[in-house]
Amino acid sequence: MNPLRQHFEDRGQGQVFRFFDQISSDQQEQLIRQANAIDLDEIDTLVENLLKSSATQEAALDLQPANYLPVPCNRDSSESWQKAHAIGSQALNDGKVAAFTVAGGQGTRLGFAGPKGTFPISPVSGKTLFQIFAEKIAASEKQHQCTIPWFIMTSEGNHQDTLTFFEENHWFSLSAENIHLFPQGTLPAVDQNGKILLEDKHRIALSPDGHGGSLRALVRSGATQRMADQGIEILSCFQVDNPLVQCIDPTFIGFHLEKKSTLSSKTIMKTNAGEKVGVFCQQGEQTCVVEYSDMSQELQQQTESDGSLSFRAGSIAVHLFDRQLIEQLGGDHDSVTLPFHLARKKISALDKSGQPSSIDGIKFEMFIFDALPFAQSPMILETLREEEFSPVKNAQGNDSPESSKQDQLKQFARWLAAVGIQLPTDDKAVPTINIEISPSFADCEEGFIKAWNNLPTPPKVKDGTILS
Ligand code: UD2
Repeated sequence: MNPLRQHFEDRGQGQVFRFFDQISSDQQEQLIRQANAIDLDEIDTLVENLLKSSATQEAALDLQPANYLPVPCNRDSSESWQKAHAIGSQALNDGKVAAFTVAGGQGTRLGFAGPKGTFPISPVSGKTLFQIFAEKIAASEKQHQCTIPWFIMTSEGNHQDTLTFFEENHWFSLSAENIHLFPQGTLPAVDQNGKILLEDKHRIALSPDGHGGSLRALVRSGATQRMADQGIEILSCFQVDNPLVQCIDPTFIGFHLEKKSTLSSKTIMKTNAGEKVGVFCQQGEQTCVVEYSDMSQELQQQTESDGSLSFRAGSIAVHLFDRQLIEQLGGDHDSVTLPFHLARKKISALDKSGQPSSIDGIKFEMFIFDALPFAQSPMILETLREEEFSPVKNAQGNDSPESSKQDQLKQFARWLAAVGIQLPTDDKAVPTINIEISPSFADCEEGFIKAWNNLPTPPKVKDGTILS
């Protein structure tokens, strides 16, 4: 027997080659290539630790709410915020910051077939998420007179489509050599007994290793080396699903540097106990995020004497990573790696007789926020939901294209109100006309006021107006 096959057989994973004699020699080669890339030790450890062990989730023990830096009511005139802004602006001007989008997810809940970044989301012109980010990055480059390289993590399933999308759109006027796309790693999906599943007779069922896989993908793809060569020290990370995100925030960068943090995060206050966001917590000396699904009802609902939620600091998945922390956690050091989480999902895979089926299986994923316990002086900065968070996750209802467009419109309306223009609104304060302000015109209220006041003849704002 071929030694690789024997190896899988010896490790109790011989079913991977169950149909080997029924497939063509090309397909046999494909299967061998895939099997060769699988680290059976890693799979064994994951199955033993996560699937077979019935130990209680440690993360649920001894949790306290994490401290965060609250937004002061006088934010714009606050000395410490102004100082942080100046420090961050300098770091940008010195070319020390790059942007990073995790875009490897499968977007199942949204029900959109393409990569999520190609989803049209701006209210009038239907700009895609990727275009909005590209324009925000370009605006930051202009403001700070610097180059901001942009790293984008895709996955095997969407890498080519994402690349083609950027090529067809001419990299949205950014310089192509400053945008780096790379796919994240994969891990085999297993059944309830830890047996690796086959998607086809010649293909193992692989799934992305979670956004936490980005740390090793950044190292393995050579991105961190490229950053080092270019003098980049900080990576500004954000998810692909949030058009309101501030891709690059000088104040956040300034606080990160000032507090000598190696990993900083933004938080918003949860609207209700059940809101589906991870929560910043303190576990002993360590800061961590506990995912909503892992937090007990009791802790979620715990309140302070003033009635506010105790565990209220929600994560919007916006982080600043020092390059060195990524190198440390994404490198091949067994002693410092992110933990894996187990996700029980329906997996399209072959049953024992080789028939396509939907199997109750298990995927293994890493979460990027699990880097927090490894960070030095982790800093958590509060931000305002209406300014920075309105993700597109579901087809309808909360966090949907409709809610996100409404939140963009409300933001544009607030900026216009700041220059004395009131848009008509409905009883939920949502503008009843569609307008749009491009990041190239302004990417924040202050910038908007300046840009508006610089217009020789400000336009009449009406349904369909685009300021760009
Ligand atoms: C995430 C956070 C949650 C909260 C919320 C805010 C996790 C586990 N939960 O919830 O705590 O902060 O976001 O919006 O992160 N992705 C990859 N590769 C993967 C899987 C995901 O790149 O293998 C990307 C995906 O493209 C997206 C982001 O990670 O940009 C978030 O993924 P998600 O939609 O699965 O996370 P969600 O909404 O459950």
